[in-house]
Amino acid sequence: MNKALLAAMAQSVLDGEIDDARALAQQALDQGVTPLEAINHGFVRGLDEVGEEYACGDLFLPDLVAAAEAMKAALAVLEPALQAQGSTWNMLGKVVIGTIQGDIHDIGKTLVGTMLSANGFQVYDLGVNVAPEAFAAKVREVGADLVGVSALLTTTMIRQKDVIEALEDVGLRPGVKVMVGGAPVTTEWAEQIGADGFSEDAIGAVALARSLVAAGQEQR
Ligand code: B1M
Repeated sequence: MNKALLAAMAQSVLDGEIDDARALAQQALDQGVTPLEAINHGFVRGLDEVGEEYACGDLFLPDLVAAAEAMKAALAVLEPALQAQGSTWNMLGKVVIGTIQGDIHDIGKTLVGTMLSANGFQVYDLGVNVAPEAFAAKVREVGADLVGVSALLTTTMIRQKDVIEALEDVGLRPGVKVMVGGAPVTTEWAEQIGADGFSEDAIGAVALARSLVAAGQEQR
C-alpha cells in the first residue's frame, strides 16, 4: 500500500482541500488502490483527526464542514468504483436506510448504503434528519426486509429506539429487521433498544444485513 498517498489523502481532508481530495482519489484508482482502502486507510483517517482536534478545541465547526466537503469530493470519485466492484446483481433484499431525526451526518450512512447496494441489496436511502414515522412509512411502501438507522451523536442515537417503536406501532415488527450503526453506537446499545444487530463499519453492515435478511426470510 502506498503510505505517502494515503497520508496525503488524510491531509487533504484535514486541510479541507476539495480539489486535492478529488485528485488523490482519482490517483488512487489509477494506481490500483481499492476504493475501500482509500476510504478507510486514507480519507477517513483525516476525518478522525479533524474530529479529535475539534473535540480538543483546536479546530472549529467551519473546519468540520470543510473536511466533510473534501471527504465528499473524494467519495464522488470512489463510490462509482465501489459500486462497480460489487458482486453480480442478485437481489438479496430491500433495505431502507437513513440518518435519524436531529442528525445531519451522512458520510458513514451513505457509505453503508453504497456497500449494501454494491452487494446485491436494493437500497432506499431516505437521507438525513429522518423522522421515525418516515422510516416506517417507507418500509410499508416498498415492503422492505431491513431498516438501517444511523446516528453520529450521543443526543440522537437515543432516537434509534423510536424507529423500532414506530415499526411496532404500525404492526411491522418483528417481520422487519432493524440494524443500527454510527460512531457512538455499540452492541450493548443495540441490545438495550431491541434492535436486531449493530455493525461498526460498512463491511460488517453487509455481512450483518445478509444474515438478518436470511433469518427474516426463514421466519416467514
Ligand atoms: Co459532527 N460531530 N457535528 N459534523 N462530526 C462528530 C460525530 C463528533 C464525534 C466530533 C467530535 O466532537 N469529536 C461530535 C459528536 C459528539 C457526540 O455526540 N458524542 C460531533 C458534533 C458535536 C457535531 C455538531 C453538534 C457540532 C456543532 O454544531 N456544534 C454538529 C451536529 C449537527 C447535527 O447533526 N445536528 C456536527 C456537524 C458536523 C458537520 C455537518 C460539520 C459534518 C458532517 C457532514 C456530513 O456528514 N455531511 C461533521 C463531521 C464531518 C464530523 C466528524 C468529524 C466525521 C464524521 C464522519 O463522517 N466520519 C465526526 C468525528 C468522527 O466521527 N471522527 C463528528 C466518517 C464516516 C465514514 O464514519 O460516520 O462513523 P461514520 O460511519 C462509519 C461507522 O460509524 C459505520 O459505518 C461507517 C463506515 O465505516 N456506520 C454504520 C455509520 N452508520 C451506520 C449505519 C449502520 C451500520 C454502520 O447500519 C444502519
